[in-house]
Amino acid sequence: MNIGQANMKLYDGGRAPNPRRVRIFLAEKGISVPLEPVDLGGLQHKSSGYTAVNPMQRVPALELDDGTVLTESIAICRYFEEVQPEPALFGRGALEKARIEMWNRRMELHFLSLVSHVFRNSHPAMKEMEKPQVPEWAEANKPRIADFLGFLDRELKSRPFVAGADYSVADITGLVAVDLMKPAKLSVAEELGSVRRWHAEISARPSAKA
Ligand SMILES: N[C@@H](CCC(=O)N[C@@H](CS)C(=O)NCC(=O)O)C(=O)O
Repeated sequence: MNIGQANMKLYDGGRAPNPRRVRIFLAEKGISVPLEPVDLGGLQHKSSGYTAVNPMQRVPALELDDGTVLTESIAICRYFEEVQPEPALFGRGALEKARIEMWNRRMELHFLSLVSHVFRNSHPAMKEMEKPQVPEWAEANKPRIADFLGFLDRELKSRPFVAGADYSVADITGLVAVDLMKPAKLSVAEELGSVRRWHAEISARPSAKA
């Protein structure tokens, strides 16, 4: 799909969860954007070149034809939603849009961020990026993640997707959070059948490979 931005590029971070959110979103929309890889392991995002793109030294970042740079995964996704509204991943109408916003925030603030704290504060590969690593903070987040997943499991008993009958950006945030659990050495408990069913379904979508 051509969205009228010939030189647009997306600064990407490989397996990192936030750039992946944007890649999955684009795959669902059928939009292709040239990727500019940023080597997080090699701390390329701290280089002066990338700092000039995003002074916050984080990925993803989207650069438009006129040099405008957008950061924050959800802001980037919202840009694409406006440029190409279908399929609607932020919902339609006042109530659905608000519900998806509510769920996306819940998935970010009470799930993805917490898994990220565990990963960043416990994994040896994150030593250079998370300074100082605080193992106690990793431990403190584990029961909170388990509580949230229990809550999510009860919610998902009555509907196929996180925010309702349709797949949305809240599912994308949830997918990358569950997938980040593996390197964080966490797992979804066996008895959380609804979370497991939901995760299996959204993982089977072609976009999940993005
Ligand atoms: N709130 C930002 C978070 C961006 C972010 O933290 N990205 C991670 C990769 S998933 C990163 O660039 N980390 C580099 C670092 O921590 O030094 C978003 O939603 O895009």
